[in-house]
Amino acid sequence: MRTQVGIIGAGPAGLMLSHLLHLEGIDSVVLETRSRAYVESRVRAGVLEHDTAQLLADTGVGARMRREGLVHTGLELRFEGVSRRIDLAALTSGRGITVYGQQEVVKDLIAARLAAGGEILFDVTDVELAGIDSDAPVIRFAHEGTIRELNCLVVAGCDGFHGVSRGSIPASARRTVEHTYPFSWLGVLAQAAPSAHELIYAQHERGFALHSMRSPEVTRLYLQVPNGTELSDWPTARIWDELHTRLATNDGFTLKEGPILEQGVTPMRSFVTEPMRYGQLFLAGDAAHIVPPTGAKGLNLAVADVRFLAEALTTWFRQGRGTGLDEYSARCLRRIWRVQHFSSWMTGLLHRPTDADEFSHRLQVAQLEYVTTSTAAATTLAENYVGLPLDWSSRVDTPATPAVPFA
Ligand code: RFL
Ligand code: PHB
Repeated sequence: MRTQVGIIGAGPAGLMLSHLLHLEGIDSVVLETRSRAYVESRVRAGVLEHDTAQLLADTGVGARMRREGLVHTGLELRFEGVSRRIDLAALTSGRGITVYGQQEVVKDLIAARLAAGGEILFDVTDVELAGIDSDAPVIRFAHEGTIRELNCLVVAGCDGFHGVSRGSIPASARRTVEHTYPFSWLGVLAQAAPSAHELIYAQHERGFALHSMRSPEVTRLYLQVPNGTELSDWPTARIWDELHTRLATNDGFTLKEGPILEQGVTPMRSFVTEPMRYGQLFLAGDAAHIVPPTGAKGLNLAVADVRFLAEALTTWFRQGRGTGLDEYSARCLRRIWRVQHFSSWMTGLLHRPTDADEFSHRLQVAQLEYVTTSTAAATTLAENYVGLPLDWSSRVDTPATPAVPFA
């Protein structure tokens, strides 16, 4: 088999890359270890940044998202029994988020690729990379009982945190920076109407809780739990009790309950591998970096990476100029570190630290008071949450002229 770009992984990064390349007339083949049914039903992210949603719409894969996705122009921060709204749209010149499940994005991208004659091989095994430091890389894999080879000019490693791509770069040619948090998230999907119109991020002395949603009939909820938590320790009644307690307000917020459809525990991690290129292998998405989910950024960062990569590959294939590919890693990493900071800051703002004392509690509340009352502080949260523009780091804001000149 032969193609221009061999893509490993049919998550949001790999599928979006294949779609963007197709729109530029560049061929790719996507290899995926899981089945189509599995990737289309894996419950993960739910929040699309303004520009991620816009990209789906602009490239012809946003029709269902525009119909079924929920556009939010604000979010709630809840602490000390009160709820304060951050008006995302007012603080960011009208930008917002779209709540639309990651598996729905994946379904829409798979459908678009297959309708356009794109090749996605599901259920592959034994994926191995060879010759990535040459101009003729090869991906070896097994499919339907046969060992096969995919010859390509470029390999895109979009195979998530547990994939093979990152480990194919010699250890001497990469470095990782990581941080593990002393807590995890217990996530549940419930057949219950959302209890509020917007997302609620709650700081509570018993730990963080999040109220999110997937549709007018389905709620997505998360609880901060200790690392090593087993689902068996959390019978349904305990989950609801804890959610009621942590999301309670002084004016009597009511959380609607319903049958739990799915549940899981996710560890919290910050992780970056640098650089994101080795020879003709380019890493994108979770294969290169992980952020804690408090900022709702992982999928959006994966999409930003492949936008940069698709643009650089287009210039390379069309004009033979490789400067975009040479700059790919540095360009991605500027955004990744901004998002790492935001995700870690949101995590610290809202979670109960394991060594929590009165002082750390008071600092958290002081910070929440500030973020929900100062326009400057709220704008920082809002512009990061809805997503900074793709070129944000190359723009230098002109300082505003003081209304009254200094004497
Ligand atoms: P994925 O989605 O992990 O896809 C990688 C794909 O590669 C396949 N694979 C292989 N294929 C071929 N050969 C191999 N050797 C392979 N090894 C693995 C895998 O089966 C898979 O299909 O990575 P990608 O595309 O980079 O996308 C990243 C996102 O999935 C991830 O960052 C987000 O889910 C993170 N995330 C959130 N991101 C947001 O932007 N907004 C959110 O609201 C949000 N909430 C979340 C989240 C992640 C969560 N969990 C469960 C980790 C909430 C949670 C609870
Ligand atoms: C979700 O709906 O799954 C979700 C929302 C916001 C987050 C993380 C996950 O910060």
